[in-house]
Amino acid sequence: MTASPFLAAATGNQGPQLPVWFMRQAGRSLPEYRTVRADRPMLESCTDPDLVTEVTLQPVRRHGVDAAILFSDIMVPLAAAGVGVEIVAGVGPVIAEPIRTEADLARVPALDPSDVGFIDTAVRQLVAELGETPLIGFAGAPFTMASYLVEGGPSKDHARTKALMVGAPELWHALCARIAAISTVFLQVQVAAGARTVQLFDSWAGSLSVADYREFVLPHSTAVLAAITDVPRIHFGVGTGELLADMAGITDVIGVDWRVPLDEAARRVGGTKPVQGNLDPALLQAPWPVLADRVRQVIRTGAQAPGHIFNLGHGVPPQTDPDVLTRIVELVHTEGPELRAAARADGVTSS
Ligand code: 1CP
Repeated sequence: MTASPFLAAATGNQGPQLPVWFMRQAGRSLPEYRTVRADRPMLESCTDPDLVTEVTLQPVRRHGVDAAILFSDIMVPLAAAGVGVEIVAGVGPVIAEPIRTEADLARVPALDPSDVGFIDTAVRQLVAELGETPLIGFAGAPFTMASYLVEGGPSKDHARTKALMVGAPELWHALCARIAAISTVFLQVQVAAGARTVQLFDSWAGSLSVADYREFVLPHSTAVLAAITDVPRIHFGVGTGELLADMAGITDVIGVDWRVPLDEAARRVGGTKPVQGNLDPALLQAPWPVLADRVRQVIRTGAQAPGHIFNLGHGVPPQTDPDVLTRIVELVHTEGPELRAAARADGVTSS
C-alpha cells in the first residue's frame, strides 16, 4: 500500500481518504506566484529549475493539497524542440509561423531528452522536497497541441485545425505523430526524474464529434499514453462528455469536466475506472455555504465510481481567492471520507 491517498486512488486502491488537488493550482491565483514570476516571460520562467520548484511547491504549502503538479506548460516541449512559440500574457500560446502545409512540418522537429534538461533538474529537486506528496507530470495531447500549431494561437472553434484534419488527413496524421513523439519524450523525462503520475491534457478535444475523434485523434493519444507504463495515467479534456468512454479506454484515471455528473461519468466509462473532478470552477466565486454544498454534491456523485480524486472541472481561474481553495481542501479532507462512505452505502446519485 502507498502512503499517498492520491496514488492509492489513482491506482484503483482508494482507502477511506479522499484526495484533492486543483488543475492550475500553481500560478496566477497566488500572490506569492505573482511576486516570484515578476515580469519574466512565461516560457523563460519554465526553464529555470529553481523558479519551477518554488512555484510548484507554493500551492502544496498553502493549501495542503495531496499532489503537486509541475509548473510548466504544454508548449514548453515545443519551444524546447525549436518551434517558434511564445506565451503572450492575457492571450496564451502564439505560434510565430503556424503549421499548415507539408513543408511546414519540417519546423516541428523531434524532442531530444537533452533539450529539456531543465525539466529533469526541476523534477529531481521537487521530488527531494516533496517527500510523500507525489508530483504529477503532464503534457498536452496531440489534438490540443495541433490546434495551437495550426491556428497560430488560441481558438474558439478550431476551424482551421478541423479543416486540415479532414482536408489533408495524411498531413494531419504526420503532424499528430510528431507531436505525440514530442509529448511522449516530455512525459518520459518527467517520469524518469521521479514524477509519480502523469496527466495528458486534451483540453480542446471536446470540440470534436465521436467519429472524428476516433479516426483522427484517438490513435495518437493512445500512442502517448501507451508509452507510459511505470506510473498511473490521468487523461482529461473539457466538454468531453461524449468522448469519455473512448478516453477512459486508454488511461487509468478519467478526468471529467463539470458538465457531466461523476456518477453518470462513471456509468459512461463502465464503472471500472477512478474518476477525477469535477466542481465547476465558476462556482469558486459563489458564497461559501452554496459552494460548500456543491463540493459535498461532487463528493457524493464521485462515490459511485470505484475511486475519486477531487478536483475542479477545469483550471483555477486567475481571479480566484486562494483562501477559498484552502477551505475546499479542508472540507474534502474532513467531510470527504464520511460523505463518500455514506453515499457508497446508499447508492446516492445525481438523478
Ligand atoms: O498548476 C498547474 O496546473 C501547472 C501549470 C500549468 C498547466 C498544467 C500551466 C501554466 N499551463 C498548463 C497546461 C496548459 N497550458 C493547458 C492544459 C490545461 C488546461 O486546459 O488548462 C493548456 C490548454 C495550455 C495553454 C495555455 N497556456 C493557455 C490557454 C490559452 C487558451 O487557449 O485559452 C494559457 C493562458 C497559457 C499560459 C499559462 N500556462 C500556465 C500559466 C500560469 C499561464 C499564464 C502565463 C502568464 O501569466 O503569462
